[in-house]
Amino acid sequence: MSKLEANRWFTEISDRDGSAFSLRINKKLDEVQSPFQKVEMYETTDFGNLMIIDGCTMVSTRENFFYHEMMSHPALFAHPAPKNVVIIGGGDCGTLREVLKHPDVESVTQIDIDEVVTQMSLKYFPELCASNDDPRATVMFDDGIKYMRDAAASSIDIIIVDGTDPVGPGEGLFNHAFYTSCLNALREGGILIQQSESPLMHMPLLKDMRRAMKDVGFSDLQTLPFPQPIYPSGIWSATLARKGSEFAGFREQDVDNAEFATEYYNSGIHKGALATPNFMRRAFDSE
Ligand code: SPD
Repeated sequence: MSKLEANRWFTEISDRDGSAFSLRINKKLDEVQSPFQKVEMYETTDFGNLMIIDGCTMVSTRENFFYHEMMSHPALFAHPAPKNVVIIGGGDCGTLREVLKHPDVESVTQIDIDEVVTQMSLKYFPELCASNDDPRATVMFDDGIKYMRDAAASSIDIIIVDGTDPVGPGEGLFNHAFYTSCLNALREGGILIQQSESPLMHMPLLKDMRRAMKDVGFSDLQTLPFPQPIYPSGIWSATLARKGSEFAGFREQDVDNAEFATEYYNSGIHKGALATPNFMRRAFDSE
């Protein structure tokens, strides 16, 4: 490939996985080094706009729906009546938009450490920020770990951890101390859901996460796999964990009767995601 040709591609080299993924680009739109991370924006030829953080793909216009819908609807429909939701991270506001589709949710507080991510999203993914002015939404820029540590006990129904990979600012979102804060802040029956990387490539990390969640007292863990074309290996996951509760399963009828549109999520997808693939089940059996 000539140098000129090579410049037309953005490539995420995933050293830890021995793999790389490329998208063809028309041009670079922006680059900002925030106090926390480097945020880049590209216009691609086929995937719309693309956000990169510290060299890793985060969001593209074309396929972010897989991630944002699976980070929100399974947890919200697995809770009998979620009213108060907190999102840690989520600065592009895609998860926030999905949560606010649920009419019975009364408040959603989003805490991302990096305002630059939201500024970029407002500019290059305005559709993801379409609900930021919803009166139920509070968008804050602060340390999510500290926010959870200081949160009032038994005050939240759902905590969604929509962070980056467990390096840099995202690192402290994957340990016992953080999960203890989450457990304390959740009401009985509350649900924690966290992006849990690729079940194919990052199983040791996923097992550590699940172990830590169980250690602090979460139960009924479910790791839901879903396609994510631009992330390493193309398969990603969200892990859901409950604080106590008799309620199991999800409100299937409410999913079927929901009066809002989704691109990927429906009751069949939810059921399918609960059918843990054998390679994952074997890994979890030895926990
Ligand atoms: N390897 C990328 C993992 C990023 C997960 N978070 C993406 C944020 C989208 N809201």
